[in-house]
Amino acid sequence: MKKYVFLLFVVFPLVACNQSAKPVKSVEKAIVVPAFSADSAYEYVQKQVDFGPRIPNSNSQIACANYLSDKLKTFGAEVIEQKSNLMAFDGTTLKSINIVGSFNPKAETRVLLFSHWDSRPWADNDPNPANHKKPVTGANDGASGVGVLLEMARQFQIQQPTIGVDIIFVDAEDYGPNHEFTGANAEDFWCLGTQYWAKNPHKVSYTAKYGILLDMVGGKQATFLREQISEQYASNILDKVWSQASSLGFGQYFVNQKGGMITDDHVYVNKLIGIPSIDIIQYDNNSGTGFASYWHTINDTMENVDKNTLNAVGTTLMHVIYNEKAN
Ligand code: AHN
Ligand code: ZN
Repeated sequence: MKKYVFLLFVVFPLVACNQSAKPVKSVEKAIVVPAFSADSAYEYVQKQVDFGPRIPNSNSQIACANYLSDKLKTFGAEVIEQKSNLMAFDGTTLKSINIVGSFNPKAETRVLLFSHWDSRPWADNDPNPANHKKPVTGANDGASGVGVLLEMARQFQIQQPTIGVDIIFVDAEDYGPNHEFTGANAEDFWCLGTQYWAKNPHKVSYTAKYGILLDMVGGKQATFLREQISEQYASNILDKVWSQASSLGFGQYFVNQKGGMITDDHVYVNKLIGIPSIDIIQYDNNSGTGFASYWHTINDTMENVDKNTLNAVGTTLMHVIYNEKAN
């Protein structure tokens, strides 16, 4: 009886309202953005580092690829492992594995989040030349961005965003030549996995509203500046992300100033597949390389990964994604 009365009250006014042809004000639901856990992201960074250097053609590469695919599947993504043989600057054939995790795969409005998951085979920026042939651990350079994205993926399963999201862990980014290389088009030997994906996307005629690349997003007191290729192709996305960060109180990380021009995975996503994309990358105008002192050295280890930075990036991107509406 009680149920019946309730139905009368609720259903009848709705019907009456629709038939009256008056404009009905839709009440916008307040968006609740799930809390990003930096502890969890940090664990995902640690886990990758524990596999050892994630160098193409190594056993660690295979083990870590399996881990990343399994994680994305556990979090409810549709996962595609995109394998290819790519030629490196030194003639080596790299067995590259891009890992694509699609959330809400049927949604038409999509955002692409990506990060390279390989680590550099040579610490050729190390102050000690004896270390130049040793591999980079890549806690920040590689694992940090993937850690943030895995934590976001975990949240996507708990509370699905309105839009579709594709997370791509791209391989073979960091197998590029250093200054000793004398061949042509040196720049294009970086970001090999992304170049392959951009020419052969995981789905025919794939596109997204925009893309966000995370690269070296775990350093202590990192500063993220407005990278110039991002500015050229996607300045509105820089505005969106940097202003979101600032309103969350992360303005000391996301500095609204001109940064360097960096050859990174987003360049090829902009140029080859036409998805306007930005790069969130630690950059310092006053450092010699533009990057942190331990960049491409044997000291790119967990000691340099800071949960506060992971939190600033992860929380900002959670707000960006959950505030995005379907077109
Ligand atoms: C170059 O060094 C040409 N680009 C920087 C891209 C990179 C390397 N990101 C991480 N490691
Ligand atoms: Zn690197």
